[in-house]
Amino acid sequence: MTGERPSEPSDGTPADEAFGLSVAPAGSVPPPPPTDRRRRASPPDPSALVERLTAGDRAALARAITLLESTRQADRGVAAELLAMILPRTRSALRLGVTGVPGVGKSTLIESLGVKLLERGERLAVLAVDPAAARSGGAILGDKTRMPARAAHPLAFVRPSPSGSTLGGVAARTRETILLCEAAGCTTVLVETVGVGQSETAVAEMTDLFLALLLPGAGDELQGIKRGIIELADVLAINKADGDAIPAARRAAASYRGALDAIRPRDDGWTAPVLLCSARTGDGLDTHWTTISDRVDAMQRSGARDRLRRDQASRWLRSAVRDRAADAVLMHPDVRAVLAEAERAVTAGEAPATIAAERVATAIARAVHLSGEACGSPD
Ligand SMILES: Nc1nc2c(ncn2[C@@H]2O[C@H](COP(=O)(O)OP(=O)(O)OP(=O)(O)O)[C@@H](O)[C@H]2O)c(=O)[nH]1
Ligand SMILES: [Mg+2]
Repeated sequence: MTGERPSEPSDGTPADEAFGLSVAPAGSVPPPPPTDRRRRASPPDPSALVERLTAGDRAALARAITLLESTRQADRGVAAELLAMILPRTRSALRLGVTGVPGVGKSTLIESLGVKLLERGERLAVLAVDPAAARSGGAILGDKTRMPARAAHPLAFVRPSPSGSTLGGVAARTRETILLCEAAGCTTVLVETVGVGQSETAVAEMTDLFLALLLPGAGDELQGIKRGIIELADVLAINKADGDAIPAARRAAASYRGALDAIRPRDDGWTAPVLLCSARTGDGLDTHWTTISDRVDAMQRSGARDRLRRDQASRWLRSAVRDRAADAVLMHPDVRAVLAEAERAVTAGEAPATIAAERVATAIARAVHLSGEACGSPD
């Protein structure tokens, strides 16, 4: 699915072209390579790219993101260098996650909100985290066509979900992309995710504030709404509160407020407010933004935002290490053999999974011990 995405610029393509955005001011972008960019021999010079990127050059930002998303070995090395150079130079943006079931109006809201932010002179980046299984890149491109006002704006940067087979992989790239956007001077980063699977948790783990969009009427069937999303969200908004749907939206808001009463407030006493809005008419969006930015300002003043980001970074590290360690250990031939036998026994109903897992764990311990001995041996 990923290979057919026209939104993924091949190496060297100024991605702004691919997104229908106007390219950065003349003179700041060297001309693109002449022909088949896939055969481009060497990755770019990271220092030059960093200079252009931190000067706010969007084509350089797009190029850097493409590099991060590349699976080519040569690119991976340069991407790591690039990130190391960028980290000390990242400025902090307001990172806002937006979730909600398909069709709730996330894209419409981001579009309307985005236009308002751009009018205020904010530099905006819009990213997406989409579980590949849930939606194809084409759907996101479809979204883009509904975002003409923002996509044409010189201070906006729109990037669809990176390709990746696992949510973990996509989330990792998106986290790094946020850092690049911040280094490029974006002041607000919106990360959209569709409300299915684990993607909400992943996005909540990379943003300062998490906004859940809900539908009017859904409050009547509150039991059917995932409790997790209410617990995860910092702000809830009943969208489509317009026309005939206003009374239903008010009822839904009351139900959600009732449900929130049963949830423990955050450590600093914050309870998620339930707002009404219409992404289509723009009603309620100013209140929305004031609520969001006031909350983030307060978190910044109290040090809560820095703490949150430190915690997120350390959880990110730990989960990345766990993934790598698991990959490495499961590659070990002895472990693979025991795992294959355990799987056979479990699927044949000969052993319960817990016992079979114990056998695999023992094999892992032995493999790690043996390789530790090998590493420690003087010869
Ligand atoms: N009446 C009304 N319709 C809306 C509103 N917001 C969005 N819509 C409509 O709802 C439909 C879905 O909106 P999208 O913004 O594409 O929803 P989404 O959450 O991004 O959907 P996915 O990308 O599929 O997850 C579109 O037809 C919108 O025009 C709103 O506030 N009021
Ligand atoms: Mg959408």
